[in-house]
Amino acid sequence: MHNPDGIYRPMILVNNQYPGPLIEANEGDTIVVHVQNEATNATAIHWHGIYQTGTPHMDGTVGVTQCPIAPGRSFTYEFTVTGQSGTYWWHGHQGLQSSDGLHGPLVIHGKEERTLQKIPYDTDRVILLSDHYHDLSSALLWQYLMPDMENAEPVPETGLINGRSFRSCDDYPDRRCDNTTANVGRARISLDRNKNHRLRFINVGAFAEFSVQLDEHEMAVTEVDGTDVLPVRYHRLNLSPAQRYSIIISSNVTSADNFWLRARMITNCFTDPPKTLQSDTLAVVRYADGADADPTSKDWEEQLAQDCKDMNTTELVPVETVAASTEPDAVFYLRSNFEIGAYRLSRGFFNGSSWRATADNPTLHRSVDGLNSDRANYTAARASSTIPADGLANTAFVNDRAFEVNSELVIQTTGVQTIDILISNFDDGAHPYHLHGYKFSVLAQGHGQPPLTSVGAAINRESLSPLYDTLDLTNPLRRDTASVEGYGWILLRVIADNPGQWAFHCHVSWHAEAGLLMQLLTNTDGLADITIPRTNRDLCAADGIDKGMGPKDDDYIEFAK
Ligand SMILES: [Cu+2]
Repeated sequence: MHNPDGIYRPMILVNNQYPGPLIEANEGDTIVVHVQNEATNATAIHWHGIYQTGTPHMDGTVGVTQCPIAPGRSFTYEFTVTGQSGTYWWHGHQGLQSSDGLHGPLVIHGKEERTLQKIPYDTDRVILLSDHYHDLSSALLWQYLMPDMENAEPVPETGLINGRSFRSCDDYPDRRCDNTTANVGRARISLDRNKNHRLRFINVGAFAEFSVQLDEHEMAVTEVDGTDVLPVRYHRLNLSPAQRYSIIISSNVTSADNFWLRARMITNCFTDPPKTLQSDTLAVVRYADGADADPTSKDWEEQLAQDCKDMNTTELVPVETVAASTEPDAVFYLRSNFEIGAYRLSRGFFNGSSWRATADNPTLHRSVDGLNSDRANYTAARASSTIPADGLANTAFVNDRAFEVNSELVIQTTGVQTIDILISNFDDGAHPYHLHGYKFSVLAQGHGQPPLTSVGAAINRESLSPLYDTLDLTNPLRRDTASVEGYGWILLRVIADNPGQWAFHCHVSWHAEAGLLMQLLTNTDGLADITIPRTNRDLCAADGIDKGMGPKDDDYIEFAK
């Protein structure tokens, strides 16, 4: 039991701490993490934003790249971080374990960090923002998937900054509470005066979007999801779940010695918030030689942006220019929505496919094996696919032969392909989509229907010509998590060159668990060179790997009786 805000609840601790430890490495390093699972459920750890070039089996995604690590078992992750730097994080990728505490920051220092970061800085630190629930995610998930609960995601009670907050025990008379222990209370950050400080914000929460600010300090954004960008100054930043922004602030404000750091949940994203919701979380930033008192610093005058969507990133430009081509090899159109599925449960769908993970048969294992022994099912699908690509290129297709397309939607590519993914969101909630193994470019996004030449026609490069003609492809922002707003659309560009099987999913954990996950099986030629280690295969044979799998649709029949 742990009490980050005073209220005790069961949590997953790593090395007996919450949040989990910072992993810090230099570009080119090999990271080795020994995981000993002492919990009651099976688990896996995903390294969010890490390319895993040559080691897709170390991506840590249950049902996709590995079987879960059974209770009492251990597993060693080992991967080399090359061709990337910046701010990342690690988290459980089995069910909603991340929301139960299984997460921490991961920072990679690039070889060129000091030249790609255009504002010199004296200190460097991580600030984790999280939405915090008082109940175990498994109990909340069970309720969320129930009939008639669609669009009513569980709403958090409190925000945490670096794993800390403070609640009055009087607000929760029925809960065990102690807000006097050392781990409870506002986070306090001490900064030397008249210096530049890099703050790396990471939204490690399950659901809430945060607006963050440091009173009376402008924040110069210099990094987005591991991409160094030319500095742009803001008063406030909005972070959707799993997104990261680095900012530089100067500790040269003379009006006070102490300032509020405010992390505010965008409550418009919540359907039915509890009366006990404390949506604003405060931390204290103190100039180190100043008086230690509660801040009286001023909020910015402009109104809080309350839209449930990503902040406008069109003015954020990568330092390293990578132009995007005007002609993708293929365009895929994905419709994401929530439907009442079997047993009237609310489930998330991409093009009618709703993901269900298997504990003992991850798709990557099947692909590596299949490409060696059953190649027909990996190549014939191109001709037979019932969900065709746009026909521009015969190089990317939905593989509905090797995979059960109702629960495993897999787009497959060979060689190096440029793939555009257009997503229409037919749901009123925002979806921060995350692609494993890559950064994508955000080419365009908007509200309503995407601009097409004709309604009802197959959507391809041609029907999207008016849109493509307006795109600025000189150097689009590259990141690994971008949100499509409610009833909106987004156009993403993936240079599909990384051999592996990669999850593409909504990072609202509730939505992913409802099925809003699909996969990209990319550069299959390169997969032939990859051998899945014995240790990874052995996980699949252990007793207890199915402990902690999400509720099955069938479970609700028993419940309804
Ligand atoms: Cu979502």
